[in-house]
Amino acid sequence: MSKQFINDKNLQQLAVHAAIPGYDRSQVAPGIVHLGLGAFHRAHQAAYTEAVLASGDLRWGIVGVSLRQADTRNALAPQDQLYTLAIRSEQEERLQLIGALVKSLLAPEDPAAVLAAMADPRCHIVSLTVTEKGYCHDPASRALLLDHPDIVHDLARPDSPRSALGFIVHALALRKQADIAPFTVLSCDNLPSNGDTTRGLVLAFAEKVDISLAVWIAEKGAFPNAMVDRIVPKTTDTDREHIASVLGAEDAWPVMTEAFTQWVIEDKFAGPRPAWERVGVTIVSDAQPYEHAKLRMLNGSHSSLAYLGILMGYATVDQTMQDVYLPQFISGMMAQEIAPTLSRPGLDAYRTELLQRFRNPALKHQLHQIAMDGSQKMPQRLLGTIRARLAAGLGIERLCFAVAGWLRYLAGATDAGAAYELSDPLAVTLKTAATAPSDRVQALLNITAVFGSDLPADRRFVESIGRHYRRISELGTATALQQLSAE
Ligand code: CS2
Repeated sequence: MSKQFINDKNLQQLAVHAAIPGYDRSQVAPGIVHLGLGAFHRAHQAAYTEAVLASGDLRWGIVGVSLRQADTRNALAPQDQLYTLAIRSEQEERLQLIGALVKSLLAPEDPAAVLAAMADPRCHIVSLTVTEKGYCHDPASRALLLDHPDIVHDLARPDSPRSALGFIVHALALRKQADIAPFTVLSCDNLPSNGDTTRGLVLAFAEKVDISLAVWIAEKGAFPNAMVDRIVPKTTDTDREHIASVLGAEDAWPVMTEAFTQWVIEDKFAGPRPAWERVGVTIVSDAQPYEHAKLRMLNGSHSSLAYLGILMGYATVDQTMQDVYLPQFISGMMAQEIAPTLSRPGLDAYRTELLQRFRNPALKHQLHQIAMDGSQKMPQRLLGTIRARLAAGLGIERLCFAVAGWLRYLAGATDAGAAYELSDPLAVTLKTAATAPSDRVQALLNITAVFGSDLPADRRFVESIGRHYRRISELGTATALQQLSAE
């Protein structure tokens, strides 16, 4: 029996089960090119842009680009680029069919098509969610890795880049040549000062291509900082079956998310932009207070729950929130150690809301999903907070407990001895240090791409990490947590 997939033709029939696009999809122009067509983009930026299209401004269709894998493109192409967004809370599930994607491209298959979409004068924004490691930079210093294989390749091959940076710079060169204004580059990744960081990397790359191009980008380009927030667990086959049973038609790649969503963007655009502020986006002159608060409070807690939770044998975030010690540990870390380093107002309410979001049992957010790529995440999620507190002479116990949890996690087995694989661009280096015959903590802290050279030289930091690491290793995470809570 052939499967019936969701598509433009059966859209009206689906309206009884889900909200559907109420605008004429055939009239939508490709105003945005998005690099990194993962679930997060489709639950976040595409959902806001869908609301702009629904308001009648059809300039902002999205050309989605997968930089590596064919799976998303293969899933979406046969269903007219439509997909279901399932918004889940404990009480209910709401479905919305998103029509904002006008095309999906697979970069390795046709890099010229990607460059052409980016050089198209109708494109005013190139946004990106390529994850931390997609920026090909040193996480601790944020410098471009000129010896990264993708960067080496992309400097040599302007017509067929592989990396986000390569596409951005070579597409900007095409626009400059054709006398078309640059697009705005809008990073939507969880990097500190993501716009400024991207700008620094784009300029470093462009300087290697052509100094006058770098000058043009520096003068005319725009790289707003942005804070993005929505929890988006990986879609499972059970989710697919469930959505098909509700819709009565298959969706090869629906996206699951929570009701909460937030996007704060700096008002620094090189050209026109969607009126996102009319659909819930906060446009500000300085996004950094929001960004730092989000990275340190939400993502810092997420990573801590992931590593400690995995060691304790939990699978999902909501399970860790049922533990005897973890919720109190996380709440205390946010209130007493993280919040005092931040300048955003309303941090108490923010913390309460975060704890509530982590408890959402409908999301089943896998700890291993969050645990990935720790080397790229630690600097902005926990180590920056530690630096700020050390500089102010303040205590760092819970933060160091969480970092020690990561170091112990890197050995590759839970407290009960269940083995798992590490997924991290520095996996080999990390695993070698984490399983060294002796002086493991020392070997791990010597990894400067993560810890820089300042933290390993700080006695308070080294002592605290060593103490918590020993306790976690010798007593197990639960007992070590219990002892910490009694101190
Ligand atoms: C998570 C984030 O996977 C991770 O590392 O911490 O994806 C997190 O869910 C989002 O940043 C929430 O906005």
